[in-house]
Amino acid sequence: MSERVEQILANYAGENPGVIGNLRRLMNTGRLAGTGKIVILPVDQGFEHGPARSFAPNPPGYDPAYHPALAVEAGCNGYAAPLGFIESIAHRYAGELPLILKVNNSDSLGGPDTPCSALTSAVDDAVRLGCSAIGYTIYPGSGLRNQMYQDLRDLINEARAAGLPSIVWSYPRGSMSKEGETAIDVAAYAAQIACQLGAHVVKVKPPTEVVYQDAAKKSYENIPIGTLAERVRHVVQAAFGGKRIVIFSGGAAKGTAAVLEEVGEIAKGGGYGSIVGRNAFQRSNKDAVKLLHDIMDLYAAQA
Ligand code: FBP
Repeated sequence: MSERVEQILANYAGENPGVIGNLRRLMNTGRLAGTGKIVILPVDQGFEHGPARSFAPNPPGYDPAYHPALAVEAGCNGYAAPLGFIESIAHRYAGELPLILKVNNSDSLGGPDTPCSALTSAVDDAVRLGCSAIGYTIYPGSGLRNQMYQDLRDLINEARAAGLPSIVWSYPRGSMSKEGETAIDVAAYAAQIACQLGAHVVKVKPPTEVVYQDAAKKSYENIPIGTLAERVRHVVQAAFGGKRIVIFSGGAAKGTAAVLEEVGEIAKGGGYGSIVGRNAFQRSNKDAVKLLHDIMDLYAAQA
């Protein structure tokens, strides 16, 4: 038993043993097992961005078998993907690697103002495939956000009844500029909304120093947001004073030094971990494993 993991799980004391057990499994798997820090490999970009944009930089990634093997080799805590990818590998990995079924997805072929993902799989699928959690994306800022929030309410209830925790990707977009999507006030707000909706784990993008909403500017006058570590600390605070697990996404592929610098700041700011897709699977297998290990070492150093 890890004291740190049990300390984190105490924040979920109202949950049923199935949900708690799956959160425990997620935190007790891989190279970071027992530290309370997590690194997840997400591969839904084939759906979200298209196959060539996602897999052409490292063509073995077209094969669904490639990604969970990478996750295991690198010692990730879990692997998240849409139904098709999970269905093709679950028989081999259920019980060995925590699988997270992304139950909604959106493509890059639609209009910009009212983004809304389609429900692409169900809690029943997650149970059938031996998954440890469901994943769901909300777009705070979309004209259709209330529909997404209501669908999520029902899914969280259904997943909970099956003993599965819910991991929420909270990505502001729709009625705001690109700059607004990652602004610190918007990122903290997005984390808070996901927690209030009942998310067990929240995922947001690393925030910038921009304060986007005029109404929030005064409140930020005395909140330190000058460094990424400070901004991460604020987002973690927005997630129930750190009582919910908040992880940060990797973003588009960039140089190794830039990835590690960003992760170093996230770790320093008290982030619980990272969910790194393109920066992992778009590198060669050897480089991806090395980068993921280096990322994990940065978190382990702060655990
Ligand atoms: P990346 O590390 O590749 O950014 O993956 C994290 C992720 O949340 C994916 O699950 C998702 O497909 C992607 O980011 C969305 O990125 P974007 O907001 O750029 O469409």
